[in-house]
Amino acid sequence: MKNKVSANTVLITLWTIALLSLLVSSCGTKKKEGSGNNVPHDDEKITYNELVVGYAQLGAESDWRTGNTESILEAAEELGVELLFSNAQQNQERQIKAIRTFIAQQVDIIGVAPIVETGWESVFQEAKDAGIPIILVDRRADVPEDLYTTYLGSDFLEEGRNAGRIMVDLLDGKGRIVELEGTVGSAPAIDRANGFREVLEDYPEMEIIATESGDFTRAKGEEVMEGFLDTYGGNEIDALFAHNDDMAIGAIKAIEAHGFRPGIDIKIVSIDAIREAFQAMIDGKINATVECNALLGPQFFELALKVANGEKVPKWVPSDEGVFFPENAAEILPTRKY
Ligand code: GYE
Repeated sequence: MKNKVSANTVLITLWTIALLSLLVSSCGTKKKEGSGNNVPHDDEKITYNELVVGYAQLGAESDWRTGNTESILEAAEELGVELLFSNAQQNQERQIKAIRTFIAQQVDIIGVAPIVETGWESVFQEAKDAGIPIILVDRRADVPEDLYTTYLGSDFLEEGRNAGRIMVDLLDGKGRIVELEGTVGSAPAIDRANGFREVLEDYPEMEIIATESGDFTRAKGEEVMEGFLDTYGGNEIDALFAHNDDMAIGAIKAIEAHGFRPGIDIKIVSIDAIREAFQAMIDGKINATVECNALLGPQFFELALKVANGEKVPKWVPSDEGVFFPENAAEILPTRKY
């Protein structure tokens, strides 16, 4: 009898130990330990109010960028996230400096919109060494996959293809095109150019006669278009493909100053879908704009919180986007936020 009781006691004790160790192993994961696989117990997850984020914005070169910055600032405010925001004014060195400052400040997460694709390895490595995850927003960087956690942004290649398909329709498969490229070496400029060409490959009579960077700004778009018109003359140019609406709007000025009708004599397809592009479509001066979603703030902080809590996230979170034409521009314009 005595033996039986003590055997039972041992059994109960063993069960209790097993149960306790199971509980400890499932709840004991601490924040910031390990990579995406350790999901902390609910009690230990941080909330938006405790999240500190550094955001290295690249500049304020276009209406798209202004809309994008507003979306990030507003979302941080609404969610109660502590946001350290820096604007590099189109200068990579300044953007790298901002990231180093965020590392020194020991933020939880760093968001970066890399101005160009290359030149990020060492500073991203520094963030990694400090245990601070990098989230790429809007533009990709050309770095090994272990140097960033996720990329939130558009499919620029598909945007270029869409612009190409529309151009083929507008020109009936035959015509001379000038191209205003975005910032040289930037992900959207590289991919939009490639996507556009991919579609044109099947149309031997569609010819890109000139391509030059307008750095995604209106002023440069106007200046470079002036140059195209001086070199080729308006009669030799059937269409313009602009990598963003701001450059197209600058180019419209140059085209009109040369006595040609944008949208009629020179067809225009651009990218972004900013409000002024809708107005230009209503006025018959832009033939189509391919949407590039700028309103990334809410999605960015949702991702940032997940990453800070050690949750697994996809390597690329693409944004939803469409294509717009003059036919329903007046109806859609009031709904556009940027
Ligand atoms: O298309 C352009 C801006 O990176 C997607 O940058 C962004 C681009 C956008 O200046 O207007």
